Amino acid sequence: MLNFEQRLIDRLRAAQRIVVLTGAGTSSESGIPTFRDVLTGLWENFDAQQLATPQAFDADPEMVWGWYEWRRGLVMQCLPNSAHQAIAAMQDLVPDLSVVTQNVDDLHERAGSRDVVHLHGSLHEPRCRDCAAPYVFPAAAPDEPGGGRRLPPPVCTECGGMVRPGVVWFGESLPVDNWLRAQELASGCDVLFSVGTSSLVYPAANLPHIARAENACVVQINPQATGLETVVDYDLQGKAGHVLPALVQAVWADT
Ligand code: BV8
Ligand code: ZN
Repeated sequence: MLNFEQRLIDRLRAAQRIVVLTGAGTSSESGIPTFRDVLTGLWENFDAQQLATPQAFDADPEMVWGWYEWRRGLVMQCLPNSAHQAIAAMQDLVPDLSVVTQNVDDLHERAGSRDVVHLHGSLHEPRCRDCAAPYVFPAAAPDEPGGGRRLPPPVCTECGGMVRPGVVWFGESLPVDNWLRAQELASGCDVLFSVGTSSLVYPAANLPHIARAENACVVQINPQATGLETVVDYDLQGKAGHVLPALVQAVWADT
């Protein structure tokens, strides 16, 4: 049974505006590997940061498209976990709660979270590299995700160009509106949760600092240390799928 400091419980009960910033660790209990996990299959000898770049796609589109289709197939086979569900439940318990995610899966939406702000795009929104027209996937899910393989990217139905994953790669700018909104939310909230992220990738990793600078209460949920400990008011060491449901229960169950 997890115990939480009464000060934290009181702070959360009084909170009007809460922001939940999530990273890959939030989806790991759904069976989706994080960037820190060893990549399986074709890509075990590559670092995700090497693959998640425009240069990698230009150099070997089939390898990169295959990697994203493997990940998309995996996401389609997985279910939201109790962390996603607790975050969705919180949205109906708090006057104003926003989810800002670095993840490119749709597990927050499938758990029922509304108005999720995606900082790094989505596996489900590919677009043409040349004319930016959205590409609509054929109905069938991609091949069995086991191990993944090289796949030729689809051809744009508008201009015949090459379709690319709808994610933000390293070295690419974040969607301007989403990033502006995320900064606005972080600077105007009473509490910011940083859940399941190594807090290593910028500018997303600035959000807890932005919240802190406006005297918000910053809460980290992560089984490991991340270096954010110097900024947070509460460091809840544990798995998101375990800590978040217990926290929702402790704070809002009997209110
Ligand atoms: C940009 C989509 C500039 C693709 C991703 C300073 C300022 C600005 C930029 C930079 C800067 N310094 C360096 C940069 C460049 C770079 C960067 O930050 N590099 C890092 C490596 C230093 N940033 C960029 O390139 C960004 N672009 O700034 O553009 C610019 C400006 C103007 C004009 C042109 C350009 C773009 C970055 C976005 C990259 N795309 N994802 C894809 O998914 O394939 S990043 C990807 O990795 C994630 O989205 C996430 O953001 C990041 C890190 O992953 P995490 O989510 O944190 O997951 P990770 O695996 O690292 O950690 C998992 C954590 O979960 C761990 O802590 C673990 O302990 C924990 N955990 C595990 N299990 C659980 C758990 N926690 C809870 N419960 C569990 N059960
Ligand atoms: Zn096109």
